[in-house]
Amino acid sequence: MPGIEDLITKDLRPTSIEFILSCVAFHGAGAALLLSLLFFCQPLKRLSLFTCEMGELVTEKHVRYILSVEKRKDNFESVVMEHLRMNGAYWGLTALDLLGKLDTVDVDEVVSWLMSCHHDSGGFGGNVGHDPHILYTLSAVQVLALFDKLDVIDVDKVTNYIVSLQNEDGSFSGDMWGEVDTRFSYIAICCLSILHRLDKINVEKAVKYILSCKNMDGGFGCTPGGESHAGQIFCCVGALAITGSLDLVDKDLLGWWLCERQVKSGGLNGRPEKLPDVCYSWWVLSSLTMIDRVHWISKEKLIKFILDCQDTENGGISDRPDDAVDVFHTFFGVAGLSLLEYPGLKPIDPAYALPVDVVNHIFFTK
Ligand code: GRG
Repeated sequence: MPGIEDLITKDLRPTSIEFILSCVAFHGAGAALLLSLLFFCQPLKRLSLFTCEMGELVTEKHVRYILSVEKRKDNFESVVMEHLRMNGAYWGLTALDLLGKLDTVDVDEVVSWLMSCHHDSGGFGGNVGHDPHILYTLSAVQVLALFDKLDVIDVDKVTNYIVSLQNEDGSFSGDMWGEVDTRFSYIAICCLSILHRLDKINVEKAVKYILSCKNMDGGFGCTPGGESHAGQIFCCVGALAITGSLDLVDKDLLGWWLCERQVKSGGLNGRPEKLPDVCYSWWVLSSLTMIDRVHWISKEKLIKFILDCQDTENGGISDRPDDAVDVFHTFFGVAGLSLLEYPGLKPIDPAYALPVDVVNHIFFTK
């Protein structure tokens, strides 16, 4: 039975009627009256979530920051991102779309650069002249989906590349060199689902392998026996969600581990005893969303933490307050706020990590 304080500080959902009834039994009619008042005042609480005692999202500045990262070629961020520019394109462009500003981008220029990273094998590299890898192949497919340009690729060729990376035990390698990781299982499943080709892999074996990476604490690691980590949990839960296998997850056990990631500042860490980081606002929150346990953390505190990580002068979001901003944390901060239903942002799909309207277009209009 939760204490009164829990019920006041956490978001109340429709099922809270059951709580109110059980409170009559446990705490008496007075407590139940208080809870009823709180429950029916939820719309007011939701409104105040975004207005009281916290800064605002500096949308225009973030848009300008993201567009400027693309233009600069000689600063530190551009140099360290050289090898993963395809991921950078996905982070920046998806953030722009969530902020409602994708139309500021020259689509033909992006698509032409993206296709110059495409290989005969069917995979994509992280930049022009770089080797293909499943990591960059998903980003390329996601960017094409954002622009509704999936018709520029030979879908069978990209599919064959991904199918060739499935191993006998159902796991996936990242490229021809063979590293295995549950990140690659998610990527293969997400990518093939977007391309409507999930039937080309052995889904049953893929799911079995992911489940073999599940730990006693309810989390998932990168390989069997690997430590539970929020990033890998997103991958495993996302893959299970896309394949319709979420019933195989112990949602209460996993939800408990995930909600324990919220620290005093309101931010989330990726595993016990680690520092909070804005990117876990995505990895943890999307997982909690998929297993329907978001109400187990304080949304208000997390929103404040993300907003505190903004550079309110020059735009961009960093890992923690007062650190240097980058496009990775800017995307995951905006994506986290989108999951938290921050006003003015497009909603994002927690499994596909793409705006909901893009996902709906892929599955409901073709
Ligand atoms: C489409 C969103 C999307 C993802 C594609 C690549 C991928 C699939 C998922 C990556 C999942 C992952 C492992 C995320 C974690 C990234 C991260 C910040 C790792 C840092 O790990 P440590 O050990 O940091 O350096 P901690 O926070 O544990 O100290």
